[in-house]
Amino acid sequence: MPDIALSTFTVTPVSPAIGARVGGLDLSRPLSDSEAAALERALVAHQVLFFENQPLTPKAQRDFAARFGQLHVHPIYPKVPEQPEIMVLDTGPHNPSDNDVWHTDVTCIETPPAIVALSGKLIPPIGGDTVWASNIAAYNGLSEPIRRLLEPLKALHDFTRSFPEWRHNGDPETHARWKTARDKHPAVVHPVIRTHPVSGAKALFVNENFTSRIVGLSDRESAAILEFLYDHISRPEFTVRWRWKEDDLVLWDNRSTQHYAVNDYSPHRRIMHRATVLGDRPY
Ligand SMILES: O=C(O)CCC(=O)C(=O)O
Ligand SMILES: [Fe+2]
Repeated sequence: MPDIALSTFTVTPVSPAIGARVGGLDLSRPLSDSEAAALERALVAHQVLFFENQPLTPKAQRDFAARFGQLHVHPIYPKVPEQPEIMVLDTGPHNPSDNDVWHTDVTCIETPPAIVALSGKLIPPIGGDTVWASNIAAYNGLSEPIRRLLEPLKALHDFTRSFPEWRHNGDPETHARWKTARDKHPAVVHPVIRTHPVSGAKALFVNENFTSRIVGLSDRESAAILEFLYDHISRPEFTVRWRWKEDDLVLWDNRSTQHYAVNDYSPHRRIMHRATVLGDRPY
């Protein structure tokens, strides 16, 4: 039977490796089951979906994201007071961004997020783009002998690498919140190559922000391999870059991508709202 939901929105790729623009959907109204399923298929296929003109209240963004699974409440970043599942990234000269590093979100937990929905609330007149990279394209871009070398390896992902104490000890309350979060987040081990639970595609699963070392290698071996992989993952061929407008919403598959928030908009301010859907344990 044809999927009638497919006719209700359009999906237009914006780069060969990753990213597609979605048109014809109003995300402020509840999605039908078939629309949600079709969107999830488009997301797995394109890894990042760009929606334009989607002015969502925090509750509407929460409800939209919750169609895809259980939401994560971030232990450190500020949230919308009445909607704790919506994290607020309010950056500028008053609060410099710490997302100008390649990363996959929250890989320091056993079940890192599967899907993230980010909404642009206040966008600088120029700058503040976000770049995503496909970890599947990056894996496919490796030679067969290197894939075989990486296949059995596992890596440590460490909360304190992304959230170092020095950045979170400015006042007693911030420091106490950091200590509680650190105690709840011992380092976790994930495979260096993961298999996407829906598509079965293989993807690199290390990132500069959380991955501290490859297990079982010497310090120098681990550092050299990670440095090569971080450099490889960010090659322009594997990436897509988005110039935000207010009320754009970007949905990304956090199981197969990483991203980098370009920090080039000083002295302007930039505000984003994020909803984060938990995923499965990587294998
Ligand atoms: O602000 C951005 O463009 C991305 C920030 C980020 O890393 C995130 O929301 O996970
Ligand atoms: Fe992020």
